[in-house]
Amino acid sequence: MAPDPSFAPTQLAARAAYLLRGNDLGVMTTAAPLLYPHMWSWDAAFVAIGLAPLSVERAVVELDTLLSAQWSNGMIPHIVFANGVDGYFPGPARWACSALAANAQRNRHTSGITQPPVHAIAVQRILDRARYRGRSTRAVAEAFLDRRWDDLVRWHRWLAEARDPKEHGRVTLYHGWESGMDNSPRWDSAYANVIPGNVPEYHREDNTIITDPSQRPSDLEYDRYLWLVEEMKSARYDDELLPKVMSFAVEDVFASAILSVACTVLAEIGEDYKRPHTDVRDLYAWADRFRAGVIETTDERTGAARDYDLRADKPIATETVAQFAPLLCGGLPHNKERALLQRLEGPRFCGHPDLKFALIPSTSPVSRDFRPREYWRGPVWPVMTWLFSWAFARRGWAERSAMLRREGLRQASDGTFAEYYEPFTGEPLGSMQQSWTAAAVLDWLG
Ligand code: 9WN
Repeated sequence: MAPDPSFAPTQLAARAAYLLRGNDLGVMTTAAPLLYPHMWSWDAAFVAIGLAPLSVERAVVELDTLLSAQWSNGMIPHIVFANGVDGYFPGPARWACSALAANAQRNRHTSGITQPPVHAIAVQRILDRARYRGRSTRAVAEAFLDRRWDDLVRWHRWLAEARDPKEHGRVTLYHGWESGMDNSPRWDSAYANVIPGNVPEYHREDNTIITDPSQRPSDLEYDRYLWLVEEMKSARYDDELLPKVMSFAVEDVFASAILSVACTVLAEIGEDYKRPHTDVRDLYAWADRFRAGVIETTDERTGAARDYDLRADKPIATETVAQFAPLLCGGLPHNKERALLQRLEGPRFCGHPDLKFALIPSTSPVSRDFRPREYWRGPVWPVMTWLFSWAFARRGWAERSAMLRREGLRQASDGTFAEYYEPFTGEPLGSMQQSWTAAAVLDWLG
């Protein structure tokens, strides 16, 4: 048998750059060429991180495109549809935001839900990269900050107010897609209470592209995803009505930890670039609130964080990557943090003896929910590796961060830039040429 191809770092970086160029539609990069032919919110932030070492100017354009589709209430929608491009379901007609949502932009087609707020991290990476460039590139990055500062603060304010009205310090989601971890076992029990009513007929596009059903969510799951869209439409995507009509409502600890750290990052940028003191103060206050909200859910012994099902009124205990949320935002007492790191590095996750690479599977291989090929139920997602590697560097854990980077690059050296990988064999799965996988590699090698 021929050995697996393995690209050296310079070749790999060149291929990643070529991939992003290929997925570039001009002012937006598709999340993937066939499966996801539009712009996704958190993908766009990671893409901007990968573009920054190639061109700060192009990275800024990516975030500008995303922010120009921001709703008037502050929400960044999870998809910005490329004009005149079909091939993804549910598309603009199914969401019907332009017709129904008072807050949606009139001149852009978007979805009506949101995704995790990683964007401030991208802004910070862009500013950092620009610092090492010439004066004109620095000016481009700073002009972006001038132009978009208010939008970024409005985005965080919307999450803190509309999605945490009772100030629990946790972001409420009304659709599993809002977590970015669509079919994670985290949401199984909450979805069990979603009883699809009259779902208008539909035709899935994803499984005509990924034809192996073991890699994608099932039809039953899709019925529920689409039923939730119908519920949202019945509320005209109104922030005040969603809590009343949605049969799915969960507090997501992972999105909350991301919001906490993103607020801190944005506040630090605000201080460095002399933004209004009141904004910086609000950002730090939200960072504290969401950190405390995450920490409040953690298990006494293991330090693992738990999501909360607002409909069933009970915590959700599953063994997924999301339980490590406190490692992103900090705030655990020392002994609990040590226990959580041991869990991460032990046989339940990265230290499982059968793993091909010492990386974090989306669901623990020892959990009964684990399925090694199925989307967020087991595979390793390179973008998660990047996020933890970035967060660990920020937390001062240089060795841990370098280890994830090293293993992440070993995994990526097959050159497929897969959406996710089978944890035991390293088989690339889902979409190939996924933009955020290439972006992670470019940031690591940049
Ligand atoms: C639904 C684009 C997106 C990612 C998500 C990932 C997947 C979409 C889908 O693809 O979700 O939003 O159709 O499966 O789960 O995290 O942003 O890459």
